[in-house]
Amino acid sequence: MKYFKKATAILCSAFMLCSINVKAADTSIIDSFENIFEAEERSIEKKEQSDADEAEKRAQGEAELQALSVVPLILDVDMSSDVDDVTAFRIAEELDYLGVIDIKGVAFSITPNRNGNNIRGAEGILDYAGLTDVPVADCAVDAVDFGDYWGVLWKYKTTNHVVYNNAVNMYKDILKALPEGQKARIVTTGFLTNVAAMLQDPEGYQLITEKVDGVFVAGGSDGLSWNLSYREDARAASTYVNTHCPCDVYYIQDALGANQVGGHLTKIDTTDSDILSQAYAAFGLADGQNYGNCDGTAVYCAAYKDVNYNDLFTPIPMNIYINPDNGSLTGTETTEPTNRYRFIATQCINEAGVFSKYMLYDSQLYTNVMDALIEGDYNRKHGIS
Ligand SMILES: [Ca+2]
Repeated sequence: MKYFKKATAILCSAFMLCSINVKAADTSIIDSFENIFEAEERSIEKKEQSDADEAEKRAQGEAELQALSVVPLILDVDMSSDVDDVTAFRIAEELDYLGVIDIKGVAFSITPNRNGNNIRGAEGILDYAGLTDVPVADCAVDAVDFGDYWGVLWKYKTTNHVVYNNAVNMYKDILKALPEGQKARIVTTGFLTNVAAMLQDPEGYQLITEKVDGVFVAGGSDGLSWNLSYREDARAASTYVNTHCPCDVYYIQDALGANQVGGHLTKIDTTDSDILSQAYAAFGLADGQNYGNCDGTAVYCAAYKDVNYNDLFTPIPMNIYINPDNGSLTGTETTEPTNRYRFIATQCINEAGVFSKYMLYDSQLYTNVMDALIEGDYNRKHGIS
C-alpha cells in the first residue's frame, strides 16, 4: 500500500509536471502564434500603409504633372478701340475652365489717360467668368486709347482685383511665383510695348529667359501689321522684341483672323443677354457675323501648342524683319533655327497636286473647336446644360 501510494504520488507528480509542461508549451505556442499573427498584422498594416503612401505619392505626382501641364498664360491686350480682344478673353476663359490654361494676369498695352476705366472693364469681364483673383495691370508705356464698350463690361465688376500701375511689375511677380520647371506663355493682342519693357529690364529679361517658353503675337502679316506698326513706340517695341526676345516668338497673321468667334456667340445669344453681345452692340456691331477675330486665335495657338493643334498646322520657322521706320514686316521661311515662327495659312495640296484648302484657317476641325469653345463658354455662363 505504501508503495502504491508512493507510485501514485510519483505518477501524479509526473502527470502534473507533464500538464504544467504541456500548459507551458501551449502558452508558448499560442504566444508565438500571437506573435506571428501580430507580426503578420503589422506587416499587413505596414504594407497597407506603404500602399497608401505609394498611392498618395502617385496621386500627388499625377496632380503635380497635371498642374505642370496646365499652361500659365498672361494675356496682354489693347482692348479699346477694337472689340476683338473681348473674344480673346472669352476663348481664354473657356480654356481656363477646361484646365488647358491658367490665366495668371491681364496686362493692357493702352490706357485711357490712366483713369482706370480700362482696368474696371477688364475686372468686369473677368468677374463675369468668375475669375475674381486674376490681377490686372495698366501699361508699362503710356499709349492713350479709349473703348466704347468698357461701360458694358464694367457693369459686371463685383471684385477689386490686384491692380498694377506698371505691367512689368505684374509680369515679374507672376513669373517669379511659377514653380520650378513650369514656364508661362504670353499672348499679345495689342502692342508689344510691355514685353519690350520687360526685355529692357535686366531682371525682366532673365525671367523671360528662364520662365517663358513663347510669346504669341496677334499680328504679323507681311507688310504693315496694325499691332506692330500703329505708333512710333509700338514700332520700336516690335523691332526690339523681334531682335532681342530670348524665347520663341510666334506671329499669328492678322489677315487670317477669319474665324467668327464673336459672330458665332452673337448668333447663339438671340436675347442679347451676354456680355459679349452687349459689348459688340456698344461697339456698333449688331451681330458681329462678318467681323474677323484674330485675337481669339492667338490664345488658341498658345494654348494648344503642346498637342500640335491636332496636326492641323505647323508654325513655320521664319526669318522675320520689322522695319524700324514704318513697322512693316517681312518674313521668309528658313530651315535654320531662328526662334521666330509664323502661323500662316498654308495651302494644302491634294493627291492630284491641286490646291484643296488652307490649313488651320479653312480647317473645319479648327472652326469646330473654336465654335465648341465659345458654345461651351456661353452655355456654362447662361446655365444651359
Ligand atoms: Ca487687339
